[in-house]
Amino acid sequence: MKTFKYHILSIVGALALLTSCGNNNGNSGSNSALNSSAAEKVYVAPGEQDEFYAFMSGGYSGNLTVYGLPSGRMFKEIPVFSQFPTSGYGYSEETKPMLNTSHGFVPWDDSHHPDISQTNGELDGRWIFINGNNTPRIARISLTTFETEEIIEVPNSAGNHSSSFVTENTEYVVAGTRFSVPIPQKDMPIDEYKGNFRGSLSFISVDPEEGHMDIKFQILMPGFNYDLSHPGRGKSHGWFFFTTYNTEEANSLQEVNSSQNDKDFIAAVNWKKIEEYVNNGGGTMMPADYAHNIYDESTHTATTTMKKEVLTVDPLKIPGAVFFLPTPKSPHGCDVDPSGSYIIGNGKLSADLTVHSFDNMIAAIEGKKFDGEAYGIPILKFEDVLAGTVKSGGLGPLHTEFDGKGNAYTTFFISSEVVKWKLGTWEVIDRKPTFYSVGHLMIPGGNSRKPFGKYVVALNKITKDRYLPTGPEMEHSAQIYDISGEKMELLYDFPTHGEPHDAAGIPASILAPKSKKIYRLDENKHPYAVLSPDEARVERNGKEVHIYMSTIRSHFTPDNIEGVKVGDKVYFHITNHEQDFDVPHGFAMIGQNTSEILVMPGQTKTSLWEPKKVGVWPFYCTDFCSALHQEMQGYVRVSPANSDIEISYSLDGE
Ligand code: K7E
Ligand code: CUA
Repeated sequence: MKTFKYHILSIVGALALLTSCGNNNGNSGSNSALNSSAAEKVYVAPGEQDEFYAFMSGGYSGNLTVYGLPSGRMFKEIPVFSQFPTSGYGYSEETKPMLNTSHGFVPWDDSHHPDISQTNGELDGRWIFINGNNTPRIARISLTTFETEEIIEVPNSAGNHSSSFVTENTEYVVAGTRFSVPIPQKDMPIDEYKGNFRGSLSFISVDPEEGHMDIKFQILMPGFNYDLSHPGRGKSHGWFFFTTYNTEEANSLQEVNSSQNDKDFIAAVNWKKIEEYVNNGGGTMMPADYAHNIYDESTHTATTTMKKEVLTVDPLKIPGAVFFLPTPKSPHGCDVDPSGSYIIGNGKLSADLTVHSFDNMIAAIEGKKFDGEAYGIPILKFEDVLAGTVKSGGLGPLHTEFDGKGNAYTTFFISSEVVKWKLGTWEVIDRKPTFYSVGHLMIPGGNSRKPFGKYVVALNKITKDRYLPTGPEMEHSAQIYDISGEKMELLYDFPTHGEPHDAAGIPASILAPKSKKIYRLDENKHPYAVLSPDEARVERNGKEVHIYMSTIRSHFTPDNIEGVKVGDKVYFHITNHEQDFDVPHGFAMIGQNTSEILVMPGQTKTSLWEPKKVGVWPFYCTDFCSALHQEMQGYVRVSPANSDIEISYSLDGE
């Protein structure tokens, strides 16, 4: 009876909510009005595998989560900007340097926009990049190991939001500032913002072999908010487009004061031209302070380099490098279609979408038809660059993706829907409600020349009644639609962790064959590795104790250690001797002020323990690795600080 009542209540609740959203749009809006074939379309039978990988940003989790499509099954959470006790990332001695910044150790961030590396405008599946929004950083994650390999801090930036999108051959990963700030930073009155703060757009070069990042140049722009960006491609390769808002340069109550202008701008940046200028010695080196952290796969260790200068560029010194395209109503998303012909500005306070034409833009620039300037940067005439307007009928457009078949799909936050429309004719073809308040959406390869237009995933901000309640907070919710036909078909909902602002998808056939299965022990160059169990040992060096330990199913070598004293720093350097796919061992020590670590086959990781109490303290393996996993344990005897007990240990029961 109780269950029955509960269902009635939740249905009534759902209906009430739908009505109040006013987003039925002719659809029944019923949760259960799905085609029976929908289940078959998302059903991936036990033992079968998904067709696509979907990488969803974690938002305020600071990480990246990996899902399968169409099943919506979560495969992994990849730690990026946040410490992650599940693997020991940011806790192990080897990975702590990944989170170093000019502000010190910053073990958290807010990640928004993952983007997969490209070659010739198509996904190549080598790396995925993502931005840290709060303490400006860009990370590069390997798509063979699914581990974060590199993080570079972005100086002269704040709220690193119009990031981290790649150019057609991954020449650059681009990062734009949301908040303009004094550059260089200094102590000054906030109400002197206007005309004094600047916005930086950073072009970070990516080494074509190793993927290593380096800030090639920063363009110092007027003090607007640079919200989102996307690269040109095809004919517009060499350009990058950024939406701006707050061209009013208001410094308080922005909710009102930065919505005064009817139009803000899309900034069109000819980065090829600036690159040439910089390669010829242009630009000004400016003192800066930022961290560059690289993880080396052969030593299994990250190192931090503090950088001391950055090359800045004044756009006024390079005629033809930057133009402003007037775009209505505080645009948010800035998306470029697969052909590179159209730049779509989603005016978030508008019902209509503004589509600019790249060809029109070039013609207007060549004809020098300007409509004034802002801080010396030429403004093109709205009518001259406009390709068309999509009269969507929705409200609050945020982001647009493309299916590669001539259609675009735009999310509407306020009216909670995805609207499908046609490039070139600008007519609306279909609309489907989302549950609820959708932000980004994702079609695998949607930001490339070659999208895989089979599914679109809507990433919803508000979950409400879609799942069983879990207290005041619900996980966010993704919805997958089949877009293979003329009309979109909602197939399935699944919860997502953190706030997945944006996502990037790729066919499994590109990634799965390259996925790494083990680290080879004979390639392990970690300075504290034990490559054979005979090398296992314990050494005291003043107040430091280094334990060179190996693991194999199901024991630690050494397993019992004596001679450790209160006040010591005890480093467990653990090498996992397994050479089998999917056999990690874990390590945890009682009272340790950190997390466990999980060591992959062939890898070495270090866990620090600072014993505070005399006693005999156990450690154990945290990953159920064999039938005798519970036997995988050992003890450390801790004596008083002034004791004279020498270090001793037992190797394989000796
Ligand atoms: Cu629209 Cu940060 Cu891309 Cu969220 S952002 S939705
Ligand atoms: Cu090793 Cu459990």
